[in-house]
Amino acid sequence: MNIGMVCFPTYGGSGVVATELGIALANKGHKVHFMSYSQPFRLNIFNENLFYHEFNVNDYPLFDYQPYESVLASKIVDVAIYEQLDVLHVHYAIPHASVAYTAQQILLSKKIWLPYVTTLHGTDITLVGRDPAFEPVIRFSLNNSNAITSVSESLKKETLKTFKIDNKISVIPNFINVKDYDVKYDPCLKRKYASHGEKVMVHISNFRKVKRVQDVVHVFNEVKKQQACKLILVGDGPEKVNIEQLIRQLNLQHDVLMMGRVVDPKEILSIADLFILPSETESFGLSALEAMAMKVPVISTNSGGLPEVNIEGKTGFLSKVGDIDEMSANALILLKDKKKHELFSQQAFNQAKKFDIEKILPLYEKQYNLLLKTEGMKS
Ligand code: GMT
Repeated sequence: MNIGMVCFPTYGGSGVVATELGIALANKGHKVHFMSYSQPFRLNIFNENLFYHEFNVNDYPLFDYQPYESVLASKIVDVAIYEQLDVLHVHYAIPHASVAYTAQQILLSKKIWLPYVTTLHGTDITLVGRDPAFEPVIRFSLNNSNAITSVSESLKKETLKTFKIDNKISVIPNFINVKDYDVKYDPCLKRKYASHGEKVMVHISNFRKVKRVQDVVHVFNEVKKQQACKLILVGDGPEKVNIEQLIRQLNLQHDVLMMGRVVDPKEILSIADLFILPSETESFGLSALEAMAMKVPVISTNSGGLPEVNIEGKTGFLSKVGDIDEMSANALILLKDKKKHELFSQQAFNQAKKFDIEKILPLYEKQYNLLLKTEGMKS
């Protein structure tokens, strides 16, 4: 099948999912055409079935805002015609669902039918999508998507509640490729970051407000009072300066490492004892799943789709948003009890295996096959 794939190339879960899905599809023999304004950050491998079509949104002094949507729609039309796309898969509803609709209409005028599936990732619905200014466009473009998938049951419910759309939403959870997570533990690497045998806590995100990275720092501050520990913060984003300030205020600068962005977090996760994700909302929590695939238990909030990934008392612990005391106490339970930690690590890995790409890829292929049966030309 010839599949067009549209995603944001920036540091974020939706781009990772699109890229890993594209790679897996290409490995199965499908031809996958990525369209983006820069190369998605994990799309850095050579594969004869993977294609990358870059487009430039040029600056023009008349515009305060550059017309991203128009350029992308034109790119989709071009790639669909010249690469003979069978289906289009757009990740993140805003603005990709309405761009896909526009491209589809243009192609229809040329008697070409290109069905598209929109995958909802989270903040496109829960944060950005709630802004009433977007409502008519999102509702229309979701109702006109030939298929919609959501990365969790929770996000599906939230979408139906917020937008009251008539279209069906199929849940296809996020995934990892378990085979890739067989990274050997390297004691030298651990010593580099925790030279006196301290425990290591890791957080990975794009440091947006919704991630509540300040809570990570507060939890770490509490944990450190009872357990020698280091914290590694991976990522970057708008809250970085405030987080740095808090770390200095609490005099934690010698125990917290701000590592910046890392393309592939497996090595860092291989030395982690705990992963912490205290998000305000989280439709799925792909970073938590990646940690679990590396046998790292998770301390998280119970918001959004996190309970579908992190299982209370089994793969980690879940607390109410902002409950620093409980998250700290739970972290200490796991860091202080070696046997319990080993059990949770194994259970985390077993849970991660349920989200292996081998189980999830056929669900997307089924969606694409259903799209092939749509008959827009006749409608
Ligand atoms: O985590 C982010 O803020 C990035 C965002 C994105 O759109 O790239 O992530 C969302 O999609 C991920 C992949 O499906 C999910 O694992 C994240 O839970 C979701 N983020 C939120 O809901 C806050």
